[in-house]
Amino acid sequence: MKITQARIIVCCPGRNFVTLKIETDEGLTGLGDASLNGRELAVASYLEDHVIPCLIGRDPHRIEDIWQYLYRGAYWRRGPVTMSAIAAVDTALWDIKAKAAGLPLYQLLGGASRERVLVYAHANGRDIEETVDEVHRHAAMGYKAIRAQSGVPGLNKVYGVATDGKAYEPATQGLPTEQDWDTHKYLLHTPKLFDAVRSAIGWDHQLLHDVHHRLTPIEAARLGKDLEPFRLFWMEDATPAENQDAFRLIRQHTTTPLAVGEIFNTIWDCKGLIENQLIDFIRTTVVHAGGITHLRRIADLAALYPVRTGSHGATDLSPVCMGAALHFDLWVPNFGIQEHMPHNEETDAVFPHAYTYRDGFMHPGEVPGHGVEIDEALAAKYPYRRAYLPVNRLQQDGTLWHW
Ligand code: CS2
Ligand code: MG
Repeated sequence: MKITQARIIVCCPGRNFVTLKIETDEGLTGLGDASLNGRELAVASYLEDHVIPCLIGRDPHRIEDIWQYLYRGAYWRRGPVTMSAIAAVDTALWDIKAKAAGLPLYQLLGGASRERVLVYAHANGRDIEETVDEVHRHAAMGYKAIRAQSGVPGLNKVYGVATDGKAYEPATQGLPTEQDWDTHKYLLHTPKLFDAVRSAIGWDHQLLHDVHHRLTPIEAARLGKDLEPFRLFWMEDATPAENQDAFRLIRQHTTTPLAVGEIFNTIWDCKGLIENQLIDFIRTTVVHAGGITHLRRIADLAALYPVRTGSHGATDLSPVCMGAALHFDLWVPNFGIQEHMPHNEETDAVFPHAYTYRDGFMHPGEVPGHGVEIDEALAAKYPYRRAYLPVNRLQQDGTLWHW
């Protein structure tokens, strides 16, 4: 079999997605997600201008060789743009190989290690009361695990909170919006949030929280200790993780489980965190960490330690990534949990898929491949619209802070 063509499809059914479609001389096609929130066209260009010319004529079955060719052969290694591009090729090739075998992708990875995939939902509100209502609403939808994020008194726009009644979407069209931040107000507020949520929902649901990179290690240690009475499933992105050693300090002070990694793009970003058991969950994803091929390597390293997977699954990762992730999740022995933010109706129509949600769990389906396709005619009706993630400034003096 030979790759005859590879095309980039950029669409915006409510938000931007970048999809790679690889075609072969035997009529099989494969899809890969190449979406990188706020930098979509960089990945599209990397694929279009630098990767695709090297793919034409190659045997799509040689997934590993192509992965190594694109990683080692680029000379300039790692980074979110490069690794999202490699991920898209890798995912599309696994899709083709599974279709050629007539098998759902998880069967090629080693078969199912579980019957279904535990997922967690996003509950958010402008204040504690609204957030508690949203936690109840998601519990009523069957979710066993729910992330809670709320507005912080005294702060105008805060991460993770939907505005004007729509589903939460951090990217906004036009230039980056500016949000404000005050760690002291956040640290005072968040334990109150989880006291209220736990009191309202009881102990039968797992609760999660995303700090979103905003604390120093000692502040994260403080928050972890303050949240211990509420038994969180995880506290995510407690502090920026370029300095993997920073988690050592958090670990010394709290038993609240730690998750990190949605912005990691290779095993090198998390090797120290995993080997030193500084985290409990690794959040790396199919689309941003080099595809199925590299994500398996990260999961295998984590499996040597008590570190489980907890892949990122926000709506800025396309249904193609969600589908591939669920096949990975069904197979991976050290599975933890999968993030599930349902896409909007337009997106689901553009990306018909076999995966399903039921009563707090998901399943990738049994169709050959990863089970996600793209309706190109419909996608063409939603042209790209430049959008950015926000930037964040300290409320006290305008210092540019972590978003
Ligand atoms: C968040 C994301 O889902 C999460 O855990 O960190 O909403 C993240 O902010 C976006 O995916 C960024 O594009
Ligand atoms: Mg996150």
